Amino acid sequence: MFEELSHRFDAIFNRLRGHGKLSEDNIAEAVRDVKRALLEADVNYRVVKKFTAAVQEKALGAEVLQSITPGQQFVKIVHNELTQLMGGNERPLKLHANRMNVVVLAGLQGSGKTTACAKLALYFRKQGHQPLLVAADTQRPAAIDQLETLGKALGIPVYADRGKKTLQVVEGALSRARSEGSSLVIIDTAGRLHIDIEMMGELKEICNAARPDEIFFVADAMTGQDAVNVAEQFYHEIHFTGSILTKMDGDARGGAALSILDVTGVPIQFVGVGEKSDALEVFHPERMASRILGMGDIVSLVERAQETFDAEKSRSLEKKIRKNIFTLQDFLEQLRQIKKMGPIGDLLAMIPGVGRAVQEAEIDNSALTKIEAIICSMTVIERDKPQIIDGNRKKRIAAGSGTLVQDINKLLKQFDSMKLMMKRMNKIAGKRGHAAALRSLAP
Ligand SMILES: Nc1nc2c(ncn2[C@@H]2O[C@H](COP(=O)(O)OP(=O)(O)OP(=O)(O)O)[C@@H](O)[C@H]2O)c(=O)[nH]1
Ligand SMILES: [Mg+2]
Repeated sequence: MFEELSHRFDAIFNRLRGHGKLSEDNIAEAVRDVKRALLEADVNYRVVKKFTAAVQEKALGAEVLQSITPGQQFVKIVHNELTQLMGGNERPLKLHANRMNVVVLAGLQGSGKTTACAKLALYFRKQGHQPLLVAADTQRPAAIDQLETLGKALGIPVYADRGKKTLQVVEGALSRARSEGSSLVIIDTAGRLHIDIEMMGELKEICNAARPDEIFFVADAMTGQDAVNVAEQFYHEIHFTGSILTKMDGDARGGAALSILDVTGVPIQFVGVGEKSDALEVFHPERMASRILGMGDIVSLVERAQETFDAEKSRSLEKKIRKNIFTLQDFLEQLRQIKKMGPIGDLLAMIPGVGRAVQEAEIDNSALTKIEAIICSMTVIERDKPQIIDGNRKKRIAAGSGTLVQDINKLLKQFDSMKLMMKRMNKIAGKRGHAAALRSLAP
């Protein structure tokens, strides 16, 4: 997400720090570089102009030039402006706890509306809502199938009524939601390749009938500058209340999508980061600015860890470590917890200071997958007592997991040294507890 932009900013700040003291000249140069970086990230030129003017004005203020750490001051200014550009203060969603809420999704064809409907349903169910998905895209029969498939996979009900007109579908869905006590109705609508009167008319009708609490404009982050015009027109017609940027996992430069915000003044609420239903992130302007500028996003990291972390499992694991009965099966489960948190590179990039350096070292997610495959090819007994794995067993495991015998050897060796370390830790821990032991083992 925004990797290219992130690299560019990194280079700019490094150059600036190299100067030691800042002058009007090197500030002007840095601002010029910032401008170029944003334009290359596809940020709309009007937005760039406004952004760089604000940065320049603040950077030339006495505070920065006289500061002992002018480079850092400059970064701080860019960070503030970038946060503003991304929406400044967050606006909480207008959903209510004690009554039925309605959300409508709108956007061009293929922008990711139907996928986002399922993602939102899953996200809000985790927050305690009872969602109902509504297939109000009556243009294409396949669209209804698509939503039904997604809903089925998640165990979330989908209202569809083939052959009926859009408005009838919406009305039918609302009355079912009321009678079933759904707390959140999510309406999927039909997209078109281009904006046309028919689509806008239909959307307005849906909004009039459903009186949504939130209208989300779904925008594909891969689309270029045209996205800005599209957003303006959608806003003009239906006054959406928030945006969802999809496909931010791709090599989208993302700038066009950011410009949508500046042009409409409506906040980005969510970003889509994959095709799967759980690939949705809440958008936090300040945290995103930090991530882009390589300042890390520790808050999101902790949140993600909490969300995927299974406290029960972790307690039983600690017990096993203490008793020194940690097996390859436990190792596999640990690995899966880590994998659930997403690509390792993404996670590390959220840690302040680690960001760029690690990304460049190219973290190899496939290594985890390989280890997983190897352990999965072992029998239960082998996982419990790896010492029985002899040459023949190794060959069988390698064949089963599509790896080499060397890979098995490597894993077993790693596992051995891990157990050795745990043993040492247990010894030191004694009465002092594991936290103290960990501290004394640290270099
Ligand atoms: N990589 C990635 N793909 C996505 C994301 N969101 C949607 N997609 C993919 O984009 C394609 C279009 O998504 P849909 O949800 O069908 O788009 P839509 O807006 O409903 O399209 P129409 O109903 O035809 O207007 C699908 O192949 C999705 O899997 C995302 O965040 N990341
Ligand atoms: Mg669709």
